[in-house]
Amino acid sequence: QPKTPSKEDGEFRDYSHSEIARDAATIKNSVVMHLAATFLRTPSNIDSAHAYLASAFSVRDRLLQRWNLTNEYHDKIGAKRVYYMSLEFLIGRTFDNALLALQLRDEYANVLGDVGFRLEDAIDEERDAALGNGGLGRLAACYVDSMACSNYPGWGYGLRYKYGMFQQQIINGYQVEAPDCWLDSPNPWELPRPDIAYPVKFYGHLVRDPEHEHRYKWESDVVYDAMAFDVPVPGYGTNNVGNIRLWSCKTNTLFDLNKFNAGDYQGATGGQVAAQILTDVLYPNDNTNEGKELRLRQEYLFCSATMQDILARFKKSGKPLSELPDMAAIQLNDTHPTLGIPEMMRLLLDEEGLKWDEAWDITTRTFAFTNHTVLPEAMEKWPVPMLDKILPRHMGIIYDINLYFLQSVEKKFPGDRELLRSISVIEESNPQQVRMAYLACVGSHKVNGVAAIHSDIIKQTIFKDFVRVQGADKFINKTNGVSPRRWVNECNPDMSELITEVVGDRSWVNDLSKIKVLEEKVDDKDFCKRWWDAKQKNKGRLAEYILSTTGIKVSPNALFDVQVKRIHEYKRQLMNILGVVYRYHRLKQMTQEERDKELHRVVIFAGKAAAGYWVAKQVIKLINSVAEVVNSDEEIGDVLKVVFIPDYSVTAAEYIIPASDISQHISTAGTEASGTSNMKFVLNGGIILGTVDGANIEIGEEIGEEQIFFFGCLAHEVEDFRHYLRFHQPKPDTALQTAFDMIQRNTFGDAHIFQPLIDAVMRGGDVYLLSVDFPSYIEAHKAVEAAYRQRDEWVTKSILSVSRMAKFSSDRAIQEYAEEIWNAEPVPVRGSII
Ligand code: H2P
Repeated sequence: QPKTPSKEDGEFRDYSHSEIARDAATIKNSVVMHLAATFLRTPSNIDSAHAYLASAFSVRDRLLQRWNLTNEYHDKIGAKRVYYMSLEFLIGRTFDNALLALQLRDEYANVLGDVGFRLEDAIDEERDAALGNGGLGRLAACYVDSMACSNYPGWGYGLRYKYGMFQQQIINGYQVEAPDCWLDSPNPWELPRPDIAYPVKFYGHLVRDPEHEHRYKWESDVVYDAMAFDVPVPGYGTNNVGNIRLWSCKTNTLFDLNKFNAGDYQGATGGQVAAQILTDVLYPNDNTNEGKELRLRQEYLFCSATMQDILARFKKSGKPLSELPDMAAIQLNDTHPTLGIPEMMRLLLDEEGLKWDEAWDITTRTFAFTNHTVLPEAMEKWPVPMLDKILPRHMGIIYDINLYFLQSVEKKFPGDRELLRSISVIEESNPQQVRMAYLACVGSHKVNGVAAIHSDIIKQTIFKDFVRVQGADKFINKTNGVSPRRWVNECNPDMSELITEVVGDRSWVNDLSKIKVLEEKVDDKDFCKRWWDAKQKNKGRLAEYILSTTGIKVSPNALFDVQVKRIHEYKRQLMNILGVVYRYHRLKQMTQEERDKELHRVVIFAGKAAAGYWVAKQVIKLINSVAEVVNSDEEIGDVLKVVFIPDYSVTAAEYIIPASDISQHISTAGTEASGTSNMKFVLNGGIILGTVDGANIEIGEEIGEEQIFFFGCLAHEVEDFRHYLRFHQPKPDTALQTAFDMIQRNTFGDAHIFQPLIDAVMRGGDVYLLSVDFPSYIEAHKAVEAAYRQRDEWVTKSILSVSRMAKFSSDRAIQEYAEEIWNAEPVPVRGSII
């Protein structure tokens, strides 16, 4: 039950929507005020960039009003706080989202209209906040959105990277990375908080406190100040506004005036450069585990500042530290923030003077950990010598954590040395490594995977021994979800109107279970037509976007077949493009008459490859090379078009996802932990072509298997196939062989460039089982085509699917986390202390 304010907490005044001025005159005044006072412009001297900035600052004023109230209220009520720690927040744009949340979109559109601008153009001026790689970072953004909308007192914590996750250019078919200078123009959606800063130490040495076994003084000259930037998170239809606190290094104090005066200008700024670089860029996630020292320091800066901030806030409550777990829950988004555990221990032991057992009890009751991947190469490990050098105190704490943990294991399973070796936080390699997933697991009270199959797999693989030792209850599943605000209401206005009409109001945006009623509309011919038309309109919008970003003209009347996600071998964009090559071959074999009968198709790709991931970059080159040949083949014309949309982003996704007829989620079974774009596509009326993997499985269960096109081998078969392929040459079926032959005949340019991709299948053991799944993949495409030709049935599938997708709202996911992991309650802001 949400707590309501009581007299004992102070006096409350009512806080309602009306406190935010909504009338045109006030809004216009505030926009004009910002034009003049923030940007030195007058209404007669503006461009759309300033139209955006001034209105964004004006919206931000309104948000901040609620931000203050929310935090004041939660402090006063003594609400339990939830902290979502993530090195990635893939926020995208905020302006439109905020307008919708505050229900001020029309008002701002009118005001902008008065000064001669279209709201859409102003919205288009905003740069994406691309502080993430892919699904993991976007999930974090959806989760803070849901926490705000569902009134949980939740904050995100992250880093404020100076450069976003790179700008992808396509030059000569290749990906070329350029810096994404997203902070070049003013960012209305962050508030610098120079008053909120914490010192973070590196290197140095330890001095033992002779009187206390576990207390040390850590002395070091290398100290950086992490400074807070607050990013308000608008809650839709609620007074609550959430927050993401991002850290950046403060560098002014690191300027060495003595060196400068002595003429050593480089030396004078050396300290600043060393500090700044920590928050310059996010590390690319190509699911490899590279022991980069800079990344380790970046992670620690983040964890230390966050732990100090959480403790400082808690201590303001005046409660004893033993009550921290009742007042704070910390969720680790993957292992990247795991150093928060030893850092919390350090603060409790060395700074607060607690005894080990008490500190450990507080820590483990506060932390919980989410795993997002099973790829063994993606498991974070840090070499012991590196950790020891950079964070000597933490290395000692980790040793102790491990020692006590192993002692408890030994007690339960006496003499089982193999178990101790395999479960140890320290891997006995040369050099020794700290296994961060194990540390996160030992230091948390709950560990979860992100889809049912994934949560099962981790119990059988990486955490198998932990299940034995710590019990199965600790390991749970929390299937991912996506925000219906951004991923339906904002990105798909026409479909949203239809849903609103059927539901009766817009309440479904915060309660997705309401869309169930759509199901009643499948027999309503007129409604089905409008549903189809809405999709066609979205396809038209995407066609324009494609034209403007690639110069390629596509017809909205074709089937739009989309695969957009990070480029990675396990996600198998290669299989998709090989399928396209085979299709092209078939079309070339046909007579014109036969070709005319074919279903027209636009195959759309987008996604970034990590800069150092060569194979993934070759796949991009192959896609572009195939596109060039196919798109300029006059015989083929509109029957087949292939498009690679450059610089995939949250904003690009908002154009692409509502426009898909089918989308591909075709990872090798057992490799994609969950996937979240699969949910977004179906929620926007698209149909999935996918493997029996990740959340595809649960989507199939919810919407019914007639609504989804599954193919490929099953997760439990993968190991046997891989084993077989380690010792035997793959036997490609005719279709795959045809695709290889076409490439090898230089159809798409110099075949040598692409030979390594073919070799990975034919000589490299075909780890991702392309040769195994290709035949059923091609069959699945045929089934899709047949289904798409039956337009009525297709629309029925689309409507039914959407109506059954309530489970995949991030609101559901957050509620489950809150109830089963965080023990946190919604606290709607109802009043404020006078
Ligand atoms: C990862 C997983 C996805 C998962 C997502 C969020 C790391 O994202 O691979 O399967 O849905 O986390 O839990 P991605 O591949 O999109 O970068």
